Amino acid sequence: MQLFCSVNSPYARKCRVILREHGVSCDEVMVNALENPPELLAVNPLGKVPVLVTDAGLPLCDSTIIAEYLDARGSGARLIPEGAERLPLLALAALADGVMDLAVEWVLQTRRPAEMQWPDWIARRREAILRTLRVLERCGLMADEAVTLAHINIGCALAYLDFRHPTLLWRAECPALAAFLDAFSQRASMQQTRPEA
Ligand SMILES: N[C@@H](CCC(=O)N[C@@H](CS)C(=O)NCC(=O)O)C(=O)O
Repeated sequence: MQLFCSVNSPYARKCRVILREHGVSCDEVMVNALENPPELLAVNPLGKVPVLVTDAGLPLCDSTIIAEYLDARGSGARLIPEGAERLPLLALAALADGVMDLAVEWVLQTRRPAEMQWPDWIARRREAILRTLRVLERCGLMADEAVTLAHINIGCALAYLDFRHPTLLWRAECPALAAFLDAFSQRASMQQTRPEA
């Protein structure tokens, strides 16, 4: 099994955290997706990370599909429950994925030449992130309860905001989320997958 990933992608981090939480061994192949490496394009025509190539050779090109696959294979407690809890959990996890989408789009915008950046577009992303964090703030997520995909996604999304968008100052508005992230970041799976400046 191979995971094509990059150190600073929050989506790849989700998968790398899940591998560690579940104790699944996997070859992590670091690539820069923006350079279109042929080995990545050979398994994912979208040219994005993460991609998990199963032992049977099937490429899985989306972090949530990868999470489903690893959760079914892993030896640890299930991260995605069955039954009535499943849909609300996936809905929460999807909100955190959406925060990642907005935060990554914001980064890409700031990498354009100054005269090609669109301040209103950045502001819209910034507002949507804060609006979503206010919703997540009320979810009562605790770092010392059983870990689920929602905990992992929210932890990776918040850590990415701290890493890429320190000017967002989300912590003052969302103290419960800040406390969650500080405690959740102590897990070995998070420590071993920290982004690099
Ligand atoms: N929905 C996808 C998003 C993957 C994604 O956007 N990955 C970014 C890295 S953070 C990427 O590879 N971007 C390269 C590009 O846009 O060309 C997932 O959850 O895996």
